Amino acid sequence: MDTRDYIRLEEELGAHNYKPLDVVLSRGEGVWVWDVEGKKYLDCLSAYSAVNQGHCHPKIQRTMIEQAQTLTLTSRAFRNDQLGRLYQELCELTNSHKVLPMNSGAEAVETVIKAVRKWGYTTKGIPPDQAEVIVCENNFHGRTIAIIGFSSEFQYREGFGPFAPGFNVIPFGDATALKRAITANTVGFLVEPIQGEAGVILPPSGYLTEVRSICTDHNVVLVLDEIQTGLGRTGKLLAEEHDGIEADVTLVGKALSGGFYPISAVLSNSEVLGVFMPGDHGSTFGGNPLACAVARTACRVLIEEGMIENAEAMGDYFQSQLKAIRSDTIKEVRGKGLMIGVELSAEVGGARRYCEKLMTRGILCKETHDHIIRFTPPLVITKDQIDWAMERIAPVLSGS
Ligand code: IF1
Repeated sequence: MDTRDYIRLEEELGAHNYKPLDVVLSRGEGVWVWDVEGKKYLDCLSAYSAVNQGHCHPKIQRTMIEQAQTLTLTSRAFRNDQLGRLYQELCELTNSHKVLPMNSGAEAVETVIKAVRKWGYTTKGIPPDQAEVIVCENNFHGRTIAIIGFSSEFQYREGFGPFAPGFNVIPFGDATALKRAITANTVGFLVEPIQGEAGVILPPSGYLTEVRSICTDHNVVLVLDEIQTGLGRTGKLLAEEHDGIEADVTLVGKALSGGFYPISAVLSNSEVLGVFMPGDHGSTFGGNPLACAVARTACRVLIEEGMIENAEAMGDYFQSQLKAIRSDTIKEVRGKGLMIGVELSAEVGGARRYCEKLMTRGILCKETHDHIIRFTPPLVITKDQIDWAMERIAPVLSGS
Protein backbone atom coordinates (compact mmCIF):
# COMPACT_ATOMS: atom_id res chain seq x y z
CA MET A 1 0.00 0.00 0.00
CA ASP A 2 1.15 3.57 -0.68
CA THR A 3 0.12 7.00 0.67
CA ARG A 4 -2.98 7.21 -1.53
CA ASP A 5 -4.16 3.77 -0.42
CA TYR A 6 -3.87 4.67 3.28
CA ILE A 7 -5.64 7.98 2.72
CA ARG A 8 -8.44 6.27 0.83
CA LEU A 9 -9.03 3.88 3.74
CA GLU A 10 -9.15 6.74 6.23
CA GLU A 11 -11.46 8.82 4.04
CA GLU A 12 -13.87 5.96 3.32
CA LEU A 13 -14.05 4.33 6.73
CA GLY A 14 -13.08 7.04 9.26
CA ALA A 15 -15.20 9.82 10.75
CA HIS A 16 -14.04 13.09 9.22
CA ASN A 17 -13.41 14.96 12.46
CA TYR A 18 -9.96 15.98 11.28
CA LYS A 19 -8.47 17.32 8.03
CA PRO A 20 -4.94 15.97 8.30
CA LEU A 21 -2.11 16.80 5.92
CA ASP A 22 -1.83 14.08 3.25
CA VAL A 23 1.22 12.46 4.79
CA VAL A 24 1.08 8.90 6.14
CA LEU A 25 3.71 8.39 8.82
CA SER A 26 5.14 5.01 9.67
CA ARG A 27 8.26 5.66 11.82
CA GLY A 28 9.53 8.21 14.30
CA GLU A 29 12.85 8.82 16.03
CA GLY A 30 13.79 11.96 17.93
CA VAL A 31 12.70 15.00 15.90
CA TRP A 32 12.37 12.91 12.71
CA VAL A 33 9.43 11.01 11.25
CA TRP A 34 9.23 9.02 8.00
CA ASP A 35 6.25 8.44 5.72
CA VAL A 36 5.28 5.15 4.07
CA GLU A 37 7.35 6.07 1.02
CA GLY A 38 10.40 6.52 3.24
CA LYS A 39 10.49 10.33 2.98
CA LYS A 40 11.92 12.04 6.09
CA TYR A 41 10.32 15.01 7.84
CA LEU A 42 11.22 17.17 10.82
CA ASP A 43 8.23 17.07 13.17
CA CYS A 44 7.45 20.66 14.18
CA LEU A 45 4.22 19.76 15.96
CA SER A 46 5.32 16.99 18.39
CA ALA A 47 1.74 15.66 18.41
CA TYR A 48 0.57 18.93 19.95
CA SER A 49 3.41 18.83 22.53
CA ALA A 50 2.84 15.23 23.58
CA VAL A 51 6.21 14.13 22.16
CA ASN A 52 8.40 16.69 23.94
CA GLN A 53 11.00 13.98 24.63
CA GLY A 54 11.28 13.11 20.91
CA HIS A 55 9.68 10.21 19.06
CA CYS A 56 10.20 6.73 20.51
CA HIS A 57 12.58 7.86 23.23
CA PRO A 58 14.63 4.69 23.94
CA LYS A 59 14.49 4.86 27.74
CA ILE A 60 10.73 5.44 27.85
CA GLN A 61 10.33 2.70 25.26
CA ARG A 62 12.33 0.26 27.40
CA THR A 63 10.23 1.08 30.46
CA MET A 64 7.05 0.53 28.47
CA ILE A 65 8.21 -2.85 27.17
CA GLU A 66 9.38 -4.03 30.59
CA GLN A 67 6.20 -2.87 32.34
CA ALA A 68 4.03 -4.33 29.58
CA GLN A 69 5.69 -7.67 30.27
CA THR A 70 5.00 -7.32 34.00
CA LEU A 71 1.68 -5.67 34.93
CA THR A 72 -0.43 -3.30 32.82
CA LEU A 73 -3.76 -2.75 34.58
CA THR A 74 -5.20 -3.59 37.99
CA SER A 75 -8.04 -1.03 38.27
CA ARG A 76 -7.99 1.17 41.38
CA ALA A 77 -9.90 -1.50 43.29
CA PHE A 78 -6.39 -2.67 44.17
CA ARG A 79 -3.07 -0.86 44.59
CA ASN A 80 0.02 -1.17 42.39
CA ASP A 81 3.74 -0.56 42.84
CA GLN A 82 4.03 2.27 40.31
CA LEU A 83 1.31 4.68 41.48
CA GLY A 84 2.74 5.80 44.81
CA ARG A 85 6.18 6.38 43.34
CA LEU A 86 4.68 8.44 40.51
CA TYR A 87 2.83 10.50 43.13
CA GLN A 88 6.06 11.03 45.07
CA GLU A 89 8.07 12.00 42.00
CA LEU A 90 5.40 14.34 40.61
CA CYS A 91 4.91 16.04 43.99
CA GLU A 92 8.66 16.57 44.41
CA LEU A 93 9.00 17.82 40.84
CA THR A 94 6.10 20.29 41.00
CA ASN A 95 5.91 21.10 44.73
CA SER A 96 2.42 19.60 44.86
CA HIS A 97 0.79 17.84 47.80
CA LYS A 98 -1.82 15.65 46.10
CA VAL A 99 -2.18 13.96 42.71
CA LEU A 100 -5.17 12.51 40.88
CA PRO A 101 -4.16 10.56 37.75
CA MET A 102 -6.44 10.35 34.73
CA ASN A 103 -5.94 9.47 31.06
CA SER A 104 -6.70 12.36 28.70
CA GLY A 105 -6.19 16.05 29.26
CA ALA A 106 -9.91 16.67 29.00
CA GLU A 107 -10.50 14.15 31.78
CA ALA A 108 -8.05 16.08 33.98
CA VAL A 109 -9.97 19.28 33.22
CA GLU A 110 -13.32 17.61 34.00
CA THR A 111 -11.80 16.27 37.23
CA VAL A 112 -10.63 19.67 38.43
CA ILE A 113 -14.05 21.19 37.68
CA LYS A 114 -15.59 18.57 39.96
CA ALA A 115 -12.90 19.19 42.59
CA VAL A 116 -13.23 22.99 42.72
CA ARG A 117 -17.02 22.78 42.73
CA LYS A 118 -16.99 20.33 45.66
CA TRP A 119 -14.32 22.48 47.39
CA GLY A 120 -16.67 25.44 46.93
CA TYR A 121 -19.60 23.66 48.56
CA THR A 122 -17.73 21.91 51.38
CA THR A 123 -15.02 24.44 52.20
CA LYS A 124 -15.99 27.87 50.87
CA GLY A 125 -19.67 27.43 51.74
CA ILE A 126 -21.16 28.17 48.31
CA PRO A 127 -24.90 27.34 48.14
CA PRO A 128 -25.59 23.97 46.41
CA ASP A 129 -25.36 24.00 42.60
CA GLN A 130 -24.37 27.71 42.54
CA ALA A 131 -20.60 27.27 42.00
CA GLU A 132 -19.09 29.40 39.23
CA VAL A 133 -15.81 28.81 37.39
CA ILE A 134 -14.25 31.63 35.38
CA VAL A 135 -12.54 30.80 32.06
CA CYS A 136 -11.07 32.88 29.23
CA GLU A 137 -12.19 33.69 25.73
CA ASN A 138 -10.40 31.60 23.08
CA ASN A 139 -9.63 28.92 25.65
CA PHE A 140 -8.91 25.35 24.69
CA HIS A 141 -9.28 22.75 27.41
CA GLY A 142 -10.56 19.71 25.51
CA ARG A 143 -13.59 18.36 23.67
CA THR A 144 -16.08 17.04 26.24
CA ILE A 145 -19.56 18.54 26.53
CA ALA A 146 -18.79 20.48 29.74
CA ILE A 147 -15.56 21.87 28.29
CA ILE A 148 -16.89 22.90 24.87
CA GLY A 149 -19.80 24.45 26.72
CA PHE A 150 -17.44 27.20 27.89
CA SER A 151 -15.47 27.42 24.66
CA SER A 152 -15.80 30.66 22.72
CA GLU A 153 -15.05 28.86 19.44
CA PHE A 154 -18.26 28.56 17.42
CA GLN A 155 -17.27 25.37 15.64
CA TYR A 156 -16.38 23.56 18.87
CA ARG A 157 -19.86 24.28 20.25
CA GLU A 158 -22.18 24.30 17.23
CA GLY A 159 -24.58 21.40 17.20
CA PHE A 160 -23.50 19.90 20.51
CA GLY A 161 -25.73 21.71 23.06
CA PRO A 162 -27.20 21.89 25.60
CA PHE A 163 -24.24 22.69 27.81
CA ALA A 164 -23.36 22.68 31.51
CA PRO A 165 -24.07 25.94 33.39
CA GLY A 166 -21.78 27.64 35.91
CA PHE A 167 -19.04 29.10 33.73
CA ASN A 168 -18.23 32.79 33.12
CA VAL A 169 -16.05 33.79 30.16
CA ILE A 170 -13.71 36.80 30.42
CA PRO A 171 -11.05 38.23 28.11
CA PHE A 172 -7.64 36.51 28.35
CA GLY A 173 -4.81 38.61 29.72
CA ASP A 174 -7.05 41.12 31.53
CA ALA A 175 -6.62 40.86 35.32
CA THR A 176 -9.18 43.61 35.95
CA ALA A 177 -11.77 41.59 34.05
CA LEU A 178 -11.05 38.68 36.39
CA LYS A 179 -11.51 40.85 39.46
CA ARG A 180 -14.80 42.17 38.07
CA ALA A 181 -16.10 38.67 37.20
CA ILE A 182 -15.56 37.20 40.68
CA THR A 183 -18.77 36.79 42.66
CA ALA A 184 -19.52 35.29 46.06
CA ASN A 185 -20.09 31.99 44.23
CA THR A 186 -16.85 31.91 42.27
CA VAL A 187 -14.84 28.80 43.16
CA GLY A 188 -12.12 28.72 40.50
CA PHE A 189 -10.32 30.41 37.61
CA LEU A 190 -9.18 27.99 34.87
CA VAL A 191 -6.65 29.40 32.43
CA GLU A 192 -3.78 28.38 30.12
CA PRO A 193 -0.55 30.29 30.93
CA ILE A 194 -0.16 30.69 27.14
CA GLN A 195 -3.17 30.00 24.91
CA GLY A 196 -2.00 27.32 22.50
CA GLU A 197 -4.90 26.61 20.17
CA ALA A 198 -5.84 30.30 20.14
CA GLY A 199 -2.55 30.81 18.32
CA VAL A 200 0.25 30.91 20.91
CA ILE A 201 -1.20 33.96 22.65
CA LEU A 202 1.01 35.24 25.46
CA PRO A 203 -0.64 37.36 28.17
CA PRO A 204 0.82 40.75 29.08
CA SER A 205 3.90 40.50 31.32
CA GLY A 206 2.89 40.18 34.97
CA TYR A 207 -0.60 38.87 34.17
CA LEU A 208 -0.19 35.57 35.99
CA THR A 209 1.32 37.37 38.99
CA GLU A 210 -1.73 39.66 39.18
CA VAL A 211 -4.07 36.71 38.69
CA ARG A 212 -2.35 34.82 41.49
CA SER A 213 -2.86 37.62 44.00
CA ILE A 214 -6.48 38.24 42.91
CA CYS A 215 -7.32 34.55 43.40
CA THR A 216 -5.58 34.52 46.78
CA ASP A 217 -7.35 37.69 47.92
CA HIS A 218 -10.78 36.37 46.87
CA ASN A 219 -10.29 32.75 47.98
CA VAL A 220 -10.67 31.51 44.39
CA VAL A 221 -8.77 28.36 43.29
CA LEU A 222 -6.24 29.22 40.56
CA VAL A 223 -6.09 26.31 38.10
CA LEU A 224 -3.40 26.45 35.42
CA ASP A 225 -3.96 24.18 32.46
CA GLU A 226 -0.35 23.23 31.62
CA ILE A 227 -1.35 20.25 29.49
CA GLN A 228 0.32 21.91 26.52
CA THR A 229 2.62 24.52 28.13
CA GLY A 230 3.93 22.19 30.83
CA LEU A 231 6.74 19.63 31.00
CA GLY A 232 9.41 21.84 29.47
CA ARG A 233 7.60 23.22 26.41
CA THR A 234 8.14 26.91 27.30
CA GLY A 235 11.70 26.46 28.61
CA LYS A 236 10.66 25.85 32.22
CA LEU A 237 9.21 22.68 33.74
CA LEU A 238 5.94 24.59 34.15
CA ALA A 239 5.10 27.86 32.41
CA GLU A 240 4.03 29.36 35.74
CA GLU A 241 7.73 29.53 36.67
CA HIS A 242 8.25 32.42 34.22
CA ASP A 243 6.08 34.50 36.54
CA GLY A 244 7.46 32.97 39.73
CA ILE A 245 3.99 31.93 40.91
CA GLU A 246 2.42 28.67 42.05
CA ALA A 247 -1.07 27.65 41.00
CA ASP A 248 -3.35 25.99 43.53
CA VAL A 249 -3.98 23.27 40.95
CA THR A 250 -1.90 22.39 37.88
CA LEU A 251 -3.03 20.12 35.06
CA VAL A 252 -0.52 18.09 33.05
CA GLY A 253 -0.93 15.53 30.28
CA LYS A 254 0.38 14.92 26.75
CA ALA A 255 4.18 14.76 27.30
CA LEU A 256 3.62 13.24 30.74
CA SER A 257 4.13 9.94 28.88
CA GLY A 258 6.41 11.24 26.12
CA GLY A 259 3.75 10.23 23.63
CA PHE A 260 3.75 6.55 24.55
CA TYR A 261 0.50 6.24 26.48
CA PRO A 262 -2.45 8.43 27.53
CA ILE A 263 -1.92 9.76 31.04
CA SER A 264 -2.83 13.08 32.62
CA ALA A 265 -2.76 14.31 36.19
CA VAL A 266 -4.35 16.86 38.44
CA LEU A 267 -1.68 18.22 40.80
CA SER A 268 -2.87 20.26 43.75
CA ASN A 269 -2.34 21.53 47.23
CA SER A 270 -3.89 19.30 49.92
CA GLU A 271 -7.01 21.43 50.29
CA VAL A 272 -8.52 21.07 46.82
CA LEU A 273 -7.97 17.40 45.99
CA GLY A 274 -8.56 16.61 49.65
CA VAL A 275 -12.29 17.07 49.09
CA PHE A 276 -12.62 13.80 47.16
CA MET A 277 -14.00 10.89 49.21
CA PRO A 278 -13.87 7.22 48.08
CA GLY A 279 -16.41 6.74 45.29
CA ASP A 280 -16.53 10.45 44.32
CA HIS A 281 -14.50 10.03 41.15
CA GLY A 282 -12.56 7.44 39.16
CA SER A 283 -11.59 5.87 35.85
CA THR A 284 -10.91 2.31 34.70
CA PHE A 285 -7.42 3.12 33.41
CA GLY A 286 -6.65 6.11 35.66
CA GLY A 287 -3.37 5.49 37.50
CA ASN A 288 -2.65 2.15 35.86
CA PRO A 289 0.85 0.75 36.42
CA LEU A 290 1.82 0.88 32.74
CA ALA A 291 0.94 4.57 32.45
CA CYS A 292 2.60 5.37 35.76
CA ALA A 293 5.84 3.55 34.91
CA VAL A 294 6.01 5.29 31.53
CA ALA A 295 5.30 8.69 33.10
CA ARG A 296 8.02 8.21 35.70
CA THR A 297 10.63 7.60 33.01
CA ALA A 298 9.21 10.34 30.75
CA CYS A 299 9.65 12.89 33.55
CA ARG A 300 13.06 11.54 34.49
CA VAL A 301 14.54 11.85 31.00
CA LEU A 302 13.07 15.34 30.63
CA ILE A 303 15.20 16.41 33.61
CA GLU A 304 18.24 14.13 33.25
CA GLU A 305 18.79 14.94 29.58
CA GLY A 306 18.49 18.70 30.04
CA MET A 307 15.49 18.97 27.73
CA ILE A 308 14.00 21.92 29.62
CA GLU A 309 17.17 24.00 29.39
CA ASN A 310 17.49 22.97 25.75
CA ALA A 311 13.94 24.13 25.07
CA GLU A 312 14.83 27.56 26.43
CA ALA A 313 18.07 27.87 24.45
CA MET A 314 16.79 26.35 21.21
CA GLY A 315 13.53 28.27 21.54
CA ASP A 316 15.43 31.56 21.67
CA TYR A 317 17.51 30.48 18.69
CA PHE A 318 14.56 29.25 16.61
CA GLN A 319 12.58 32.43 17.32
CA SER A 320 15.56 34.63 16.41
CA GLN A 321 15.97 32.77 13.12
CA LEU A 322 12.26 33.09 12.31
CA LYS A 323 12.27 36.80 13.23
CA ALA A 324 15.23 37.32 10.89
CA ILE A 325 13.11 36.35 7.86
CA ARG A 326 12.40 39.56 5.97
CA SER A 327 8.97 39.06 4.40
CA ASP A 328 5.58 40.72 4.19
CA THR A 329 4.12 37.23 4.53
CA ILE A 330 4.94 37.23 8.25
CA LYS A 331 2.94 39.48 10.56
CA GLU A 332 4.44 38.35 13.88
CA VAL A 333 6.67 35.70 15.43
CA ARG A 334 5.85 35.03 19.09
CA GLY A 335 6.26 32.40 21.74
CA LYS A 336 8.20 31.19 24.75
CA GLY A 337 10.78 28.42 24.63
CA LEU A 338 9.80 25.95 21.91
CA MET A 339 6.16 27.01 21.92
CA ILE A 340 6.29 29.30 18.89
CA GLY A 341 3.59 30.78 16.68
CA VAL A 342 4.17 32.54 13.36
CA GLU A 343 1.18 34.71 12.44
CA LEU A 344 0.93 35.29 8.71
CA SER A 345 -0.53 38.41 7.13
CA ALA A 346 -4.24 37.99 6.47
CA GLU A 347 -3.68 38.79 2.78
CA VAL A 348 -1.55 35.71 2.05
CA GLY A 349 -4.49 33.30 1.98
CA GLY A 350 -4.18 31.38 5.23
CA ALA A 351 -1.62 29.24 7.00
CA ARG A 352 -2.83 25.85 5.76
CA ARG A 353 -1.35 26.30 2.28
CA TYR A 354 2.02 27.20 3.86
CA CYS A 355 1.90 24.05 5.99
CA GLU A 356 1.24 22.07 2.79
CA LYS A 357 4.19 23.77 1.05
CA LEU A 358 6.41 23.12 4.07
CA MET A 359 5.38 19.47 4.03
CA THR A 360 6.70 19.10 0.46
CA ARG A 361 10.02 20.40 1.77
CA GLY A 362 10.18 18.02 4.73
CA ILE A 363 8.77 20.14 7.54
CA LEU A 364 5.59 18.99 9.34
CA CYS A 365 3.69 21.72 11.19
CA LYS A 366 0.07 22.67 11.82
CA GLU A 367 -1.92 25.81 11.33
CA THR A 368 -4.28 27.14 13.93
CA HIS A 369 -7.06 29.71 13.50
CA ASP A 370 -6.49 30.32 9.80
CA HIS A 371 -3.39 32.52 9.86
CA ILE A 372 -1.02 31.05 12.45
CA ILE A 373 1.57 28.30 12.04
CA ARG A 374 2.65 26.54 15.23
CA PHE A 375 6.30 25.53 15.49
CA THR A 376 6.57 23.21 18.49
CA PRO A 377 9.29 20.66 17.73
CA PRO A 378 10.43 18.07 20.30
CA LEU A 379 12.52 19.64 23.08
CA VAL A 380 15.51 17.50 22.04
CA ILE A 381 15.99 19.51 18.84
CA THR A 382 19.57 20.69 18.15
CA LYS A 383 20.89 23.89 16.60
CA ASP A 384 21.91 21.96 13.48
CA GLN A 385 18.39 20.55 13.15
CA ILE A 386 16.93 24.05 13.50
CA ASP A 387 19.34 25.21 10.78
CA TRP A 388 18.18 22.28 8.61
CA ALA A 389 14.58 23.37 9.23
CA MET A 390 15.29 27.05 8.56
CA GLU A 391 16.86 26.23 5.17
CA ARG A 392 13.39 24.94 4.24
CA ILE A 393 11.16 27.30 6.22
CA ALA A 394 12.77 30.62 5.19
CA PRO A 395 12.21 30.25 1.42
CA VAL A 396 8.56 29.26 1.94
CA LEU A 397 7.77 32.06 4.41
CA SER A 398 9.70 34.68 2.46
CA GLY A 399 7.59 33.92 -0.56
CA SER A 400 10.58 32.87 -2.70
C1 IF1 B 1 -7.78 18.02 19.35
C2 IF1 B 1 -6.02 21.79 19.96
C3 IF1 B 1 -3.77 21.75 20.86
C4 IF1 B 1 -4.86 21.30 25.33
C5 IF1 B 1 -4.97 22.01 26.55
C6 IF1 B 1 -6.42 20.36 27.44
C7 IF1 B 1 -6.34 19.63 26.27
C8 IF1 B 1 -5.56 20.08 25.19
C9 IF1 B 1 -4.22 23.31 26.75
C10 IF1 B 1 -7.13 18.32 26.18
C11 IF1 B 1 -5.50 19.28 23.94
C12 IF1 B 1 -5.05 18.90 21.68
C13 IF1 B 1 -6.38 18.25 21.39
C14 IF1 B 1 -6.39 17.94 19.93
C15 IF1 B 1 -5.47 18.97 19.28
C16 IF1 B 1 -4.70 19.60 20.39
C17 IF1 B 1 -4.82 21.05 20.44
F1 IF1 B 1 -5.65 22.19 18.75
F2 IF1 B 1 -7.07 21.03 19.92
F3 IF1 B 1 -6.20 22.80 20.77
F4 IF1 B 1 -2.77 21.17 21.36
F5 IF1 B 1 -3.74 23.02 20.80
N1 IF1 B 1 -5.74 21.52 27.57
N2 IF1 B 1 -5.04 19.75 22.87
O1 IF1 B 1 -4.09 21.78 24.32
O2 IF1 B 1 -6.26 17.24 26.18
O3 IF1 B 1 -8.06 15.54 26.00
O4 IF1 B 1 -6.67 16.09 24.00
O5 IF1 B 1 -5.64 14.88 25.92
O6 IF1 B 1 -8.74 17.87 20.12
O7 IF1 B 1 -7.88 18.22 18.14
P1 IF1 B 1 -6.69 15.87 25.48
